[in-house]
Order: sequence, then C-alpha cells, then structure tokens
Amino acid sequence: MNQTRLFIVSNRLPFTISNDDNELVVKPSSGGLITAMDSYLQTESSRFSDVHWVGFAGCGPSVWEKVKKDVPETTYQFHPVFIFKEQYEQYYNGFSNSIIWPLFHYFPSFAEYNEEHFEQYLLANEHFCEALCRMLRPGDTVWIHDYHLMPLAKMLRTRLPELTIGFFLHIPFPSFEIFRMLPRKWQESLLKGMLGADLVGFHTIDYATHFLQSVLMTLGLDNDRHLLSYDNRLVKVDAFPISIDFNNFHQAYNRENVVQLRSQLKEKLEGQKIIFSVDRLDYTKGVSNRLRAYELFLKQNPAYRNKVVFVLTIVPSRDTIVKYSERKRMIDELVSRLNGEVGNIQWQPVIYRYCNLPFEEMLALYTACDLALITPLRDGMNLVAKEFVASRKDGQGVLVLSEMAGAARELTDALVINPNDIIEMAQRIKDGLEMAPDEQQWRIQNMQRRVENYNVKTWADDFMTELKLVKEKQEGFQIFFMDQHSKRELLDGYRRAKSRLLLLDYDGTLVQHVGDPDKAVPGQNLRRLLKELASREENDVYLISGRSSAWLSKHFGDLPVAMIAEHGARLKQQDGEWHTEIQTHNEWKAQVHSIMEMYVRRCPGSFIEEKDFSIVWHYRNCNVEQGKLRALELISELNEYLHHRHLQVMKGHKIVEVRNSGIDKGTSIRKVLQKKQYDFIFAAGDDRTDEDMFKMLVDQRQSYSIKVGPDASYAKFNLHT
Ligand code: GDG
Repeated sequence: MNQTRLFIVSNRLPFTISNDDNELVVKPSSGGLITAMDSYLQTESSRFSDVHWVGFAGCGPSVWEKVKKDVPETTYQFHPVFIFKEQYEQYYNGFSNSIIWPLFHYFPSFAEYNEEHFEQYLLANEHFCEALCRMLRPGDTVWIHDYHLMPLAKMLRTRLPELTIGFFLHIPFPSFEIFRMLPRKWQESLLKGMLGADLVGFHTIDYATHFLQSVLMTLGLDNDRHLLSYDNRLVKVDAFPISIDFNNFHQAYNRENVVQLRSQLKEKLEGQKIIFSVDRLDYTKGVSNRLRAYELFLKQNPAYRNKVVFVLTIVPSRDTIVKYSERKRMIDELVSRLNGEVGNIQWQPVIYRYCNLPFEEMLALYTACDLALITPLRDGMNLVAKEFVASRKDGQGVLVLSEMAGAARELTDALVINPNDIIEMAQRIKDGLEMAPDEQQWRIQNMQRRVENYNVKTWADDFMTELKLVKEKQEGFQIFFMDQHSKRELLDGYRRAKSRLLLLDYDGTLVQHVGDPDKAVPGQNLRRLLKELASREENDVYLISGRSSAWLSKHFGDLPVAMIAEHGARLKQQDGEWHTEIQTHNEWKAQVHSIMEMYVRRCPGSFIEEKDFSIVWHYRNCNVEQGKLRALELISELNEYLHHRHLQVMKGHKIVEVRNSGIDKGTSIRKVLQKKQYDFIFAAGDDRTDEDMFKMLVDQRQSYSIKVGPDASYAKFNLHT
C-alpha cells in the first residue's frame, strides 16, 4: 500500500474535553466531518494509510498531558494545537465568528471590524502552520477545513512548496459586493491564503463563482473554466456538495430504540400533526421568521388549532457572543408569546427545547414528524435537511426547505421557500400538512436517490480524486522559470552561435503595457540595446508585433532591425521596404467597426484601433468584470458575422481583434526560417498571439523561447519580467 500521509486540519479536534464533577472527561464528537473522513478512509480509493488530525484541543498543554491517554483510539493520530485563551478568543469569537461568519452569511451589519482580531487570526493560523511544519514532509497531503483557517494553505505553501493541499469552505462564499466590505488588506490575505491550496472546494457552484469573481476583482486574476494560474501553480476551484452517511440514517428507522422512542412520541402527540426543526442557536437559521410563519398559518387556519404541534429544538452554541444571546432571548419571547396567545390549557402549539438531543431521539423526531421545517436565512449546505430525507425509510414526510440553503440546489423536490416571505412559508406549511401520501412518497424518494448516490463517501472521494488530478495536471502544465543553469546555457549557446535569430515581441515584452498604447514608446536604453544587438553581424533581430507598420517605422525605422507588423500581415527586412505577406480584402472593416462602436458605447473606457489589416477593440482601461463580459459578448457577435468570411477573431491581452485568416506570428516566422538556417534562436513574448510563434519553435533544438509572465505556455521558459 502507498504510504502517503494525510493531515486533516480543522479548528477543533473531533472530541471535547469537559470537567464533569472535577474529573476531566473526553467525549468523541459526531460532527459531519468526522463521519465524512471515517467513511472515506474505508473506501478502496483512499490512498492513505497514515492519517493525522490537527486542531485545537480545547485545552492547554498541562490538561492535554492528563487526558491524552483517554482520547478514543481511532484511525487518526491526533495532534493538538495550543493557543492561549486570549488569542483563541480573538481568533475564534472575534475574527472568525464576529466578522467572517456574519459577513459570509449576508449579515454585514453584524460584522465587527477589528484590526487586532485580524492580527490574532493570522497569528493563530501561524500556530497551526508551526505545529504542522514540525510533522510535514514534502510528499504529504493536507486537507484544511473551513473559515477559521483561510490563510493557512499559503503559510504552508511558503514553507513547503511541494505539499499537496486541499481547502474546503463549509460556509457560503458571498458575492463580491459583500466580500468587498472587508478592508482590502484582509480581502487579499484571505484570497491569497486560500489560493495556497491546489484545490479550493465549496458546496455549490454559486459559491465557487463568487470566489472566482472576488479573486478577479481583488487580485486581478482571471480563470479559465475554474482553473487559475497563481504563483506559478495551477489552482482548481470547484463545487463538492457535502453529504451524509445515507445508510446510517436510512437504517436507523428500524433501530430498536428509535422505533420505541418514535411510538412513544406518536402516542403522546396523538391526534396532532407534528412539525419538527433542529438548529444550532444562530441568527442565520431564520428561527424567528419560522415562528412568525407558523403563527400566521395558525391564524389563517383555525381548524388546525389543537391539531398540530411544532417541536422546535435549538442546540446551544456560541452563547458568549452577544448576538447569539440576544437571539436566544428573542426566540424565548416569541415562543412564550405564541404559546400564551394562540395556545390554550389543553394545547401548546410549540414544544420548545434548548438542548443537545441524543442521536436516537433526533432520529425518532425525524421519522415521527409530518413536516420538517428548515428555513435558514443563509446556510452553506444544511445537513439536517439531508438527514431528514434519508431517515424516511417509510417514504413519507414533507420537507419545507429554504432556497438560501446550499441543500436546496440538490433537494429540488422539497417545498422550496424564501425564508423572508412569511406568507409563502405559512402557505407551504399548509400545503405540506395536506400533501397526499403518494406525492410525499415520490418527492421523498427522488431526494433519497440523490442523497444516496452522492453521499458523504462520494463527497470526500470526489474531492480527494480531484485533488490528485490537479496535482497531476500541474506536472504536465509546468511553468519553468528560468534558473541560473538555463540562463548560463542560453548565454553559452548565444556565444557559440555563428548565426542568430532574435524574435522580439514589443508590448508587454520590451515595454510594459500601459493604458494608452500610444504612450508605450521605446526609451533611449531600449533603442540603444536593440541597435547594439542588431549591429552584430551574426544577429538578425526581428521586432514581431501586433502594431501597424507605420507605427513600427516611426519608432524603429532608423535601426538596423527587421520588422513584422500586425501579427505577421506585413514584413520589412532590415534594409528593404514593407510588403504585404498575404492576399487580403478589406471590405469587411466598416461592418466590424460599427459592431465594435456599439461595444465602445456599452463599455466606458474601451476604444477601437484600426490597422491596415485588422481592427482591434481595447478594453484594458475598463472595469475588469464589465470588460471581460463585453469581450465575450463581442466575440460571440463577431463570430456570427465572420462565419464564412475568411476572417478570424482573436482574444489577446485585454483586446479583441479581427483580422484576415492565415495571419499569425507563427506563419510569418516559418517563412523567415525557410529562408535561412540559424544555430541559435531566441524568441520572447507575453501574449496569446506569441503562442503561435512559440509553437513553431517547439521542435527547434537550438531555440530558447521565453514567455514573459507567470502563465503556462508553449514557450520553453518563463521569466517574470
Ligand atoms: C457547517 C455549515 C454545512 C444538530 N443538532 C443536533 C445534532 N445536530 C447535527 C445534525 C447535523 C449537524 O449537527 C448540523 O449540520 P449543519 O449542516 O447545520 O452544519 P454545521 O455543523 O452547523 O455547519 C453548514 C456544514 O458545516 C457541513 O459542511 O452544512 O451549512 O454551517 O449533522 O444532525 N445531532 C445530535 N443532536 C442534536 O441536537 N445528535
């Protein structure tokens, strides 16, 4: 078996240490993550034989020494991270739960911006990094979980660049309009932190798209079908909807103590329909609106009085944070008002419990109820919805589910509601309670098929397989930055050669891209350098550019260089005249110009450049998102027009260009190479149009092709500038 080691990293280790009657007790947790990992590690495809779990233990080193012998023996080796109480408070209650949690769940007014909390959040992540680095080796795989540890992947990558790192976010990633509310420094730190991973996973495609948009807007990094090239690495961003252990919940229906508890419950609540919900105490769960909708339903449907009961369970959580204790008070008040005003001596409309239910009792409630009312205002996924569906082996029961939960993307046969629409919710409660048994059955069974097929094992397996694939892809898609050795080789090759060809792109290679292309004129140093290179007898220097022949002549006409203009449409030898390389026709230009004018109006800051053989729409000065979108629209509109017209449309660096077919830098240098043999070829370029030139040189042994910038390329090497 392959001895690859896996390190799972989460804020907390999957057990709790409590002080019961002055005795320290260790209790295993039964969270979704541990279930996921347990079932994944039993699969055939799991490559890991040595699995470690790193997280905060909830205690300091001295307590840990006392309890570590009591930690349940499992597949995992547990490694505690120790963080001082005060720091943990600022990292966990502060930054994680009073900034990221509210903001990412679309509660911007609850977010408390505090620089000190951000600093402590970074420091706590450094502690995790330190603890991990003491154990990690380059070939290890690390899977980091959730919003507490967003900067960690980058910290690890800096220390151990060869690690395989996956990051999964369990909460929503909000739209850029929300994300941008964070100070810019924090935005960059979180995004770069996550991009330290090789694979970044979310529950839904929406969250992945939001993340990619934030990466574009904040870091200016675009993606190609969810693949990003960042820091000389390929990073994949995708959706992996977490799920549950379907069989465990499905089979629990017949478990003896569940059957017993269910019949006790039904007996006690006989003659009444049962509505059920269970949530952690949290303002994101939409409990107040749920109670208001239930109240409205009772008011609108008096016939249901005495005939329905809502078993509302709230699990204590984070109640030291003010916003949570406030929420608790609000729910307490709403429940007592409802019971007091709507109920009577014999009938209590809400049975309210504030506790942690034992598993069997929760299953008894899942399987006894007529309707599960799951109405979060925002929720990354919501596993309760999936657990309810899986547990209904009887094929009965109705799920009313908020469209704001990630689970709604998959459980489309639920009665989907908007949690802010009290009227709709009240109506759906009625519809659900009156739904015919055969409709309940087909809806539940459809949803069961989905949860059974894509269960927690599939989720973990899918993520890990994708992580392995990205790593393999990275190897084939290497970006080879020139090292000292290859630089020496290049210089030796140059010195030895008797005839050299130097092919130099202009914009982005010899000069920086600037807002106005007319301002990108060559400076004295560059002109002197070109002159010196071109004056050597062994050298043929070609400037090979998308610029027009007139522009190139104006700035380089006096130098002893050859020039290729408009991506190969025109060529001028060192002391010859310009001549056109292909037969062209230009009657298409007026029409293309008028299409592009429309896009200039629709995209402020963009402009048109007309050259002899092509027309270019530039959008480098526009809003990034708008420019990108309009460019795609323009390309598709142009493609329709260009159909059957022997023209090509091409996307370059912040440009869309239309030109006659058969013109590209590759074709023009083939002609150069046909005329003369060289024993040293050097080509440099930064743009997509330069790829044609690099492709042409792939098989030329004596060639050095250089992509300027960090993107993958046909060029043999990359250089940053
Ligand atoms: C995050 C995201 C995402 C709850 N009460 C009791 C109890 N539970 C169990 C449920 C379920 C889990 O806790 C809660 O599931 P959620 O999906 O609500 O997840 P969270 O842990 O709050 O948090 C969420 C999830 O991560 C996974 O990625 O779905 O959106 O916020 O498994 O069964 N279990 C028992 N008694 C209870 O009283 N035994």
